[in-house]
Amino acid sequence: MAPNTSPDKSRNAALFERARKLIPGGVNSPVRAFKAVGGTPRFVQRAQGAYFWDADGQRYIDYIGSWGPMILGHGHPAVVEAVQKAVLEGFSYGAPTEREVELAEEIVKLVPSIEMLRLVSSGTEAGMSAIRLARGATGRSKIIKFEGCYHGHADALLVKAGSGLATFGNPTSAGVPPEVVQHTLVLEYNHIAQLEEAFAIHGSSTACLIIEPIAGNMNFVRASVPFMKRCRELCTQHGALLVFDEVMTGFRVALGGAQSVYAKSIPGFQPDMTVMGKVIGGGMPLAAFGGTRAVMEQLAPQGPVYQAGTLSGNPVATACGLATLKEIGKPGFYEDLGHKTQRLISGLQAEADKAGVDFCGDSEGGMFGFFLLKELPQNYAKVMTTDNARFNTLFHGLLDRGIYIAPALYEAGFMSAAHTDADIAETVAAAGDVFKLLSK
Ligand code: KE4
Repeated sequence: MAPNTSPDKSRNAALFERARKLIPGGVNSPVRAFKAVGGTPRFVQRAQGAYFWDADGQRYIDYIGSWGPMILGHGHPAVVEAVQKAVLEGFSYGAPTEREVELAEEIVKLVPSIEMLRLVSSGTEAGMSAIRLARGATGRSKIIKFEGCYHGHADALLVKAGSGLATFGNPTSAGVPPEVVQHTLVLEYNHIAQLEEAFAIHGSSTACLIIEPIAGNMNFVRASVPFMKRCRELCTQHGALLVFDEVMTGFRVALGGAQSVYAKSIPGFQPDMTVMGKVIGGGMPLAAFGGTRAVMEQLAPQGPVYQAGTLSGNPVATACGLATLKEIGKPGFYEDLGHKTQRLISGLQAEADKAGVDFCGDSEGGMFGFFLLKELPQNYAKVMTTDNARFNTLFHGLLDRGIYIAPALYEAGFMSAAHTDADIAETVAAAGDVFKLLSK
């Protein structure tokens, strides 16, 4: 289909208008509405490899990849074949299947801290269940999370920092009663002194600390090694569970997830529980949470903590996940992916430097982030010092040139095995043009 270039006849705009009549904001997940950046969302017609084509037939180099799952690129032949085969055997049974066991065996093999796991259908469901399990396993109610980290939209986790140090959080969403978040403590990411004070006051009644080890929901902010070390030590000291939310980083930053990256700097490092999603489903609705046997055996039907799901371990989704894990487990996969991501970031940096635009970026494996700032921010408040208008100019400048990055400055970016050097060169050249606009 030849691209339609007349904006007033844009099919994207027509579809968006139709969608908004029936679906709140015209989207089934808020970030897709382009509210933070303005303009008309691109309605995807189809995707293949590193690209998607929108309803107007425009092609984009895709650096979102469904917010992480499409690490192989869209439509990888081996994954398509596995899914096609699976659907012919049936869509869903509500009964156990061999593939769920195979997927569990694969994940346990790749993530040593996980001795047992449960499959669910979304990262939110996995995170919510992990919190309930931590509370049930410890008999405690309090949980610690960090400002800028997102763990899905379960009520207890939709919390922003309280008024002062180590005070309990306030809801970030209407419809969440204050009593639901009264046990949720929100601390500043990478703030060791605050973490220590919180444990000194609440340690004995804290069920868990949940953290994004590399925070992709504030673009790309790493937990410092000393900070992560203290999280582990304080959880151990006070009998709280360290829960790694690796929904985004799991199988994305390394085959063993972010925990394998931290284990290189902190000998023997392991969380007590891990929440996973995105890549393990390869784009199908599949997520998981797992941990030590002692904790996981508290889950129904074995233990007293209830958790369930009609489509949990769905046979088509597990086929997609298994085929994806098979490909990413091949030798050299993450080395190649990581080099590509690094080449993108260094190319963008060079263009920004040439144009005299403040820019910094970071990446790990196939996940990256960048900021229109002089230095990498270490917490949410610093991330949000980015000038919105400048980011929006960058976003739309790239979009107009066929480059699709996250429509919000607090979101990360994702490279796939399908992106080529030519795609990266095209992206860097487009950014070079846009940086010139920003340097005026
Ligand atoms: P889902 O319920 O969206 O599958 O997963 C929630 C979740 C949990 N933990 C982390 C670290 C996550 O990043 C997510 C979801 N990430 C967002 C992107 N920042 C998904 C995109 C969206 O909300 O539409």
